[in-house]
Amino acid sequence: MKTTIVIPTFNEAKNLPVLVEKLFNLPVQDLSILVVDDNSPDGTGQIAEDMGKQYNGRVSVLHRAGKMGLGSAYIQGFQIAMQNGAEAVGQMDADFSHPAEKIVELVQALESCDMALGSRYVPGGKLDERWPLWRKALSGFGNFYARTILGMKLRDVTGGFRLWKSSTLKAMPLDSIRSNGYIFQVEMAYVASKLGFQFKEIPIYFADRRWGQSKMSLRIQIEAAIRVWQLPVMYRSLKKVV
Ligand SMILES: Nc1nc2c(ncn2[C@@H]2O[C@H](COP(=O)(O)OP(=O)(O)O)[C@@H](O)[C@H]2O)c(=O)[nH]1
Ligand SMILES: [Mg+2]
Repeated sequence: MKTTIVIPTFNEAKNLPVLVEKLFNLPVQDLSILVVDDNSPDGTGQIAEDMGKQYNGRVSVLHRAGKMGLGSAYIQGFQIAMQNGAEAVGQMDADFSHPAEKIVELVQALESCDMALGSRYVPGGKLDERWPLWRKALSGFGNFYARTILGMKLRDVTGGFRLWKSSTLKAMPLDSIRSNGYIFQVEMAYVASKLGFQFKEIPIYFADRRWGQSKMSLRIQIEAAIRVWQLPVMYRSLKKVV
C-alpha cells in the first residue's frame, strides 16, 4: 500500500530531520513523506527541501506563504498526497509527541478499518507523566466534552496521530472542513463517523514535545469548545455512505 505521511511544520528545524530518519527506518513499504511548512522563521522549509534531495524525492515539501493553521495544512497535504497516488495517508506532529514506530501497527490496523489512530484513551494508552495534573485533566475533559456532545464511540477524538485510507478521505467533503485548531481533529472524526466509516484505536504513549514550543493557545481552545456545538448543525444533512 502506497503510504504518505503528511507532517505540518511551524518551527520544527530540530525535530524534523530526526523524525524523518526514524520514519524511513521503519519496516513500512512504499512510504513517503509530505512536509507542509508555513514559512517557518527557523528555516524548517529549507531543511525539508534539502531532505527531498537527500532521500531521492521520498520527502516532498509544500511551502505556504505564512502560518495558516494546522487544519488547512492537513487538508492541502491530504489532497496533494492523494493526487500523487497515495492509497493511505497519515498525519502526525513533527514534535515526537506521536510515537513514530506505531505507524507499523496503524498500517496493519488499516487492513480492517477505514481510519486507524494512535489513542491515548484506550487501555494501554497514556499521557506524558511529566505533564502537570491540570494539563492532563484539560486534555481528558476536552476529549470527554467533545465525544459526549457529538455522541461518538471513538475514545480519543482530539488525537492527531492517524492513518486514513484514501478512499475514506475521498468520500469526505474536505473542502468544507474549516476548523484549524484542535477541533480540526474532532471535525474530521465526526464527519467520517457520520458517513459510517469504522475506526480502530491503537494505544500510544503521548510524550510532550522534544524541542520548541507548542502552538496551542487559549484562542484555539475557545474556538474548539464553541465549534463542538456547531458541528451537528453544520453536518445535519450528511448521510451514511458505507
Ligand atoms: N504548517 C503548519 N504547521 C503547524 C501550524 N501550527 C502548528 N503546526 C505544526 O503542527 C504540529 C502540532 O502543533 P503543536 O504546536 O505541536 O501543537 P500541540 O501538539 O497541540 O502542542 C507540529 O508539527 C507543528 O509544527 C501551522 O499553522 N501551520
Ligand atoms: Mg505537539
